[in-house]
Amino acid sequence: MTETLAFDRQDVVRALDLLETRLRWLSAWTVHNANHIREKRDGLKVGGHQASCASMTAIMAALYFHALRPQDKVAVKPHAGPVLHAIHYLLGDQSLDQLQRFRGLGGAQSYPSRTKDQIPVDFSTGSVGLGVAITAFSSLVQDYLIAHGQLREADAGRMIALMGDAELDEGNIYECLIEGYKHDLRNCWWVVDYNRQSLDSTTADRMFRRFDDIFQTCGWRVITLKYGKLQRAAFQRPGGRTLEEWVDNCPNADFAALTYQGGAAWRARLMADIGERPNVKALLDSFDDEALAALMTNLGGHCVETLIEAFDQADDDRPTLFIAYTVKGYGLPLAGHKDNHSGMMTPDQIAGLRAALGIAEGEEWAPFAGLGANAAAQLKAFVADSPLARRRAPAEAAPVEIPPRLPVPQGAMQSTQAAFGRILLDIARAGEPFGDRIVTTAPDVTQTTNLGAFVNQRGLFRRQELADVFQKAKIPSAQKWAQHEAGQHIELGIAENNFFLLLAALGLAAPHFGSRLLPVGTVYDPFVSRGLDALNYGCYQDSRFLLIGTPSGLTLAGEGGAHQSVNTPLIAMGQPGLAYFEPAFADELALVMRWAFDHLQRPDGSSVYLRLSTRTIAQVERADATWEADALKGGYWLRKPAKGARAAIAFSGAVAPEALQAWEQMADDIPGLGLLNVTSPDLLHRGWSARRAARWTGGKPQPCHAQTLLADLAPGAGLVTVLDGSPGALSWLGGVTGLRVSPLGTDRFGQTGDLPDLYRAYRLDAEAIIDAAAELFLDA
Ligand SMILES: Cc1ncc(C[n+]2csc(CCOP(=O)(O)OP(=O)(O)O)c2C)c(N)n1
Ligand SMILES: [Mg+2]
Repeated sequence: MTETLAFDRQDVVRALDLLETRLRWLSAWTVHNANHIREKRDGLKVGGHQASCASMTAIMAALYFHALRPQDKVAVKPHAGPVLHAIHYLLGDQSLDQLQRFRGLGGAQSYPSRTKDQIPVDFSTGSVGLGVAITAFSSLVQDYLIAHGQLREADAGRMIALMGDAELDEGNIYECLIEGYKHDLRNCWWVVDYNRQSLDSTTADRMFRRFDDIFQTCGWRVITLKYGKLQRAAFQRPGGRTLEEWVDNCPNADFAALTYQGGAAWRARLMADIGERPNVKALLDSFDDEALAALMTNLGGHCVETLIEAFDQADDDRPTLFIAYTVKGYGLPLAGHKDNHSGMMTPDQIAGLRAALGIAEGEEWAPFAGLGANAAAQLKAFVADSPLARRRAPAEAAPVEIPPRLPVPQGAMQSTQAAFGRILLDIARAGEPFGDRIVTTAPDVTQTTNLGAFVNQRGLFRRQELADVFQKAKIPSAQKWAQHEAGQHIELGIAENNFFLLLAALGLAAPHFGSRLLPVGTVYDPFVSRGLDALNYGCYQDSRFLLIGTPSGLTLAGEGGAHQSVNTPLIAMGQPGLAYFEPAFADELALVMRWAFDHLQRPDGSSVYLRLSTRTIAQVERADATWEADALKGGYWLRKPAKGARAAIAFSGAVAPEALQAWEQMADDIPGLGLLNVTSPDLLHRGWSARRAARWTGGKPQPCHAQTLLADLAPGAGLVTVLDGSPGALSWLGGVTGLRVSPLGTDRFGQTGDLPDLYRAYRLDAEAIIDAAAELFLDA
């Protein structure tokens, strides 16, 4: 990068040192302002993490103003959010107003947010670990786009995570390392702010050096930045080797406590431990207390020269872990204290820091306060000349045109899971451009979720070609497993967290790389829970994908309770950014999938989740297509109720045969009995809530779809709701128009059995529906 600047190396180091102090000051002041200056109405602590920020300011100065290239993308450790805002404030694209409203409504967010912050945020962060691992998957997505001719190799960026050392305790990090190795990960940097403090206290010494082994085993280069330049110079002097050894063996907690206590404590301890050894006293005496404290905390992660050397050194595409030793709260009175995670400087302490940095009272927000006019002008020029200032958002991704209809699989008896596979196969064979944008993935369940046919057509993605050994040897197999650059399926190991992180990364291809992908991921429905935080994480940053949970519910009869999902309908209804459908029939599925491919591209769209089943059921005859519009709004009448009808059955998904059978048996006795097929409990519920809120949110209250559907039923009519999942997903329907509800569904763990036995035991069969209806009438 230095070629593009008119600054020589020493100028760069000086400028980065100055920027480090700016970032340390502005981040601390932003948190201080929110907590001590801005008016408070609720008496609650606003919060913020001055110590976590100060730990990273040199790393971020060196990265953002030196090493980062315009095409690189960064996930910033959540608690360093204020530093990222300060960087953009110096660049001129963050407003003072936003900083002053940090953690307030409409202000800069506590933790970097792609959707809520007004500065460019590449990855949202907050749930530690996930922001780190997603960078590896984004790098894989980048490789996928390059291989498919949608991005130039020359435009490949590094996907960088700036992480806290406690994030190394998250299991998802290691799951991701394994997957990364399998996929030949490249262009990925993780920079660890190795302050050896987590939230509660100092971290275990025993992991020292273990991380190197783990990462190296997985193909990463590990660069450790332990000592700063001052330390390295001191270690060269007489007595220095002894001092270095002492530093290397100092337990984390002791190092942190001495840092907090300062120069005199350092001296006393060093003298007690190694003062008798040759030349040590003279070495220590050559520093006054302040200088000794500065020396002892001059760790690699606080030395911009060390940092830029390390970053410059990693100039190829190997995945690289930088372990940058730091002090939590560096340069602040909180430095090293084990309780400093949420610690905050007092007004006196911040005034002391301000004075020490030469910033006049009232000038706290001035970006370059406390510098002479010349220095300020030079620093401004340096910032303006950084590659970051030349960064442009990628062009908006062109929409992918979806055919007006997807082919409906034929057959009188079908399951939604098999129909899903068939629809994808037809798309793969049709050869329309939209099929080229589909990329599928599964955590080792490709075949058992019916993705296999698509994969047979389109192949597995891999940068280095890998032949299918079985096919070559002419061993019969239904599944082709050849891997090559043009493949459109990314096969993952059995770690659902990785699966959801890959989906999240694929679903961000449009905003990240200016190229729209249509990601389709399949997972056994019960194991949605296994990756739930990663799913939430993807939705939180508005990633767009189609998630297929299949098989689901008791319909997976023989597999038993561990494989029968119960609560996924409620999970899905409660998940923002995810629209949930549970189609019953193949034609509904084709309709909803087409809608999904469109919906996930819309600015006001979302990801979509389809809960499917392997249960083969009789398909229904359609007289016309009038049901379709209602099905896409969340439900339609399979048997329309008569006006003033006193009862109806509402069902979702695979229990359609039981609902139909019950309807047929009761229709003679209950005149005008309705049968409602709820294709999306989620959409119906959202519509209902929105209708209720409309008067207060500026909209015009219009009847919601659930209200319209239920309008013909008599006041106080009975409604039996039934689905193969938590009954709460449908029971709320009664509240829409004041109906009396008898909710059926599963609210206990399942077990093995055949389906008739299980549906009887769990009260999902026609008899249970009839009994539930009778009970409503008895109760009337
Ligand atoms: C999944 C998750 N669990 C818990 C937390 C609460 N939490 C926030 S930061 C943190 C540890 C911070 O330590 P580290 O990553 O080392 O960052 P530092 O502040 O020391 O730089 C914890 C437990 C969280 N944000 N996410
Ligand atoms: Mg830490």
